[in-house]
Parts: sequence; C-alpha cells; structure tokens
Amino acid sequence: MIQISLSRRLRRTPFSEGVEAAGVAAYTVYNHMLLATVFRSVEEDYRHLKAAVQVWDVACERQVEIRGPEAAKLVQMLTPRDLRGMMPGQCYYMPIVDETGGMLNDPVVVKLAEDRWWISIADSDLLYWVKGIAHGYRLDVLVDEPDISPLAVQGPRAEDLMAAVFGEGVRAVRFFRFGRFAFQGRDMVIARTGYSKQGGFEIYLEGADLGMPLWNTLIEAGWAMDVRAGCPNLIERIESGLLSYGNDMTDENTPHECGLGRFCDTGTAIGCIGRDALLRVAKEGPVQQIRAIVIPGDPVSPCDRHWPVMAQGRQVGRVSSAAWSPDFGTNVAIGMVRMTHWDPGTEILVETAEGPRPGAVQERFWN
Ligand code: THG
Repeated sequence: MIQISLSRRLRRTPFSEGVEAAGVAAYTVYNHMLLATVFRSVEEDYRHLKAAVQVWDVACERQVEIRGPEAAKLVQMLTPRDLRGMMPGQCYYMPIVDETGGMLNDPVVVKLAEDRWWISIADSDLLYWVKGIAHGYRLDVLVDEPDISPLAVQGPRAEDLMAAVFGEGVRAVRFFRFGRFAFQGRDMVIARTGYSKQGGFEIYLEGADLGMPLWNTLIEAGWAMDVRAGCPNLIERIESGLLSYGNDMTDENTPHECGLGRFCDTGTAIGCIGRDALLRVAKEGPVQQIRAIVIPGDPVSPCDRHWPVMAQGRQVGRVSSAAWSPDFGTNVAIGMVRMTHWDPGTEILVETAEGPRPGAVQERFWN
C-alpha cells in the first residue's frame, strides 16, 4: 500500500469529507488537487455509472476566470475555435494552443457574459499562460482562479436526481448550455456537461461553505435512484473517446493530431496565438492522429507509460490509455498512430507492460 503525503500544496476540496465517508479507494492529483479514481473497483464503478447515477467531486476542474472589457478578445487569443457565435449561457469544448500550435489544455469554456468567462481547465497550469498573455498585451482584463468547485452528477438517472434537488426546470437545460438554479438561497451555474457519455450535469459551486450541504443533499435525494459517490471512470472514458490531457496528448501535439480538428476554425479564429502555425499544419494535414485501438484477449494492466505501437518491426505510434471493457469484451485503448497505419482494421502490435499483444485500429470509439 503506497500512501500519498498530504500538505498545503496538495489541495483538498469542499467535498473531500463526503468522498472519504463514501469509502474512496484511490486518489490521483489533478491541478494540484485531490481527484478520486476508484471507489469499489474501476469495473464496479463503471457498471454502476452506466446503470444509475453518481455524484463526482471534480473540484479539480479549476476555473481560470477572465473578466473585463477585453475578456472575449483574450479568450479568442487562446483558442483556434471561432467564438464569435458563442452566446452567454453556452459552454464550448475548446482546444488551447501555444504559438507553435501545441496543445496547452482542452477545457470546457463557460461564457457567463460578454465580459465574464470561466475556463474549466484540464490538468495543466493554464493560469500562468493566460496571465502572461493578458500582461504582455496590456489587455484590460482581470485573470484569476476563484474558488469554484464543479460537482458532476452523471449517469442515466442524473436528470431525475437533479430535478429532485433543483426542480423540474433543470430538465430544460440543453447539452453544453447552462442555467442558474437556487440551492439554499444561493444561485448556482448548472450545465449539461461532464466527463462521461452517460448524460448528466455539472454544478459550479462558488465558495466552499455549501460544499458538504450540496453533496449530502444529492446523496440523500438519490437514495431511491441508487445514487453513489463516483469519479471519472477510466473504462467509460476510453470507450467514449474522452481524451485526458497529459496522458493522451501534451504540448507536443496539435489539436488536429488529437482528432480535435472539428473544434478548430483556423481560417476564421482571428487573433488566436497559434493560428499561423495551425494554418500550416491544417494545410498539410497531420501525419499522426489519435485512434481507438482494440487489444483482444486477456485484460491488460494499467497503462502508466506509453506503450509502443509496432508494425513490421518498426514503431508506428504509442498507446496512452487502455482498460478492459466488460461491455465490449475486449481491451479498449487510445493511441497516437502514424498515417501509414491509421486506417481502420490495420493490425499492429502493442508493447504492453506484460509484453507484445496483437491489436487493431478501430473506425471509431465505442460509446
Ligand atoms: N467538465 C468541465 N471541465 C473539465 C472537464 C469536464 N475540465 C477538464 C476536462 N474535463 C477537460 N476535457 C474534456 C474532454 C472532453 C469533454 C469535456 C472536457 C467533452 N467532450 C464531448 C465529446 O468529445 O464528445 C463533447 C464535446 C462537444 O460536443 O462539444 O465533453 O468534463 N467543466
């Protein structure tokens, strides 16, 4: 049993008490904050997520808040996604790139108002990049990380649970939109988003004081719906093709390599800092790209380092995430594969922790 030493550099969350009372079995660190990875077992958590409803402490999805008259201008400088059509009340999944077109983060962005935005970040210290740009370009904005902690409610029964706590009105919130709903006299931003494809919501808790009241209310209201504490699930997210920044891609990769070309409008995202670099790579097209990969046979062990993907004795890519899928009866994986071998059906060899295993490139992800 390896333990993780707690200190002030490793932040707890407003819901940590609830997570621990629910019997968390393992944590990871994400944005310098605790993030649960397992409660009963990854597989049991997975089955329950796909059948019922779970409450997830995803406070580690920290917000970089941008306020001020030049907020919209600054957000557009960060991303190749064209934000001109985005209205207050909308959320966008949005690649953020550096001046070379390398991915710095892949957040969900929440547009509260023309002059107020939240960037709900994946695991990288994006705050410093955004502050640096705001300062370097002398923009009229304030950039900080307010204490806002998302709590996700995910699973097929998520809508029923949310309606029981926040009222029937939450059912009308559309995918990647948000509304404001009262909890104990405080308005909360509630979006239909989340890091699973089982459906659900994210509640943006502002401040810590209502953390445990909110957690307890959801757990109590969900009793008849078999609610449990949960967390982003490795198997479900691989089946769903949800990428993990730092695992599946880094600043070495462009959005096009990550299969996020559909979230790039490089031609019209005027002001985006990496735009010139991306125009070049978009014209040529990427030479490697994220693919769904199957590895048939016995369950593989966790992928805690890149596994080389081989063909004809040469490396043609790497697997970055893998797990046994009970529903599909095979190992499912996410990898980066060179264009010579990325066509669906291409047979490859994956050098797993236990040795080489035959695999194949898939047409698409599973969920
Ligand atoms: N919610 C919020 N913040 C987050 C995450 C989240 N920050 C960290 C991390 N997750 C960021 N990464 C992702 C990756 C995928 C999606 C959301 C955040 C996602 N993708 C869908 C897809 O790819 O099918 C939908 C994209 C779309 O259609 O716009 O949801 O989960 N607040």
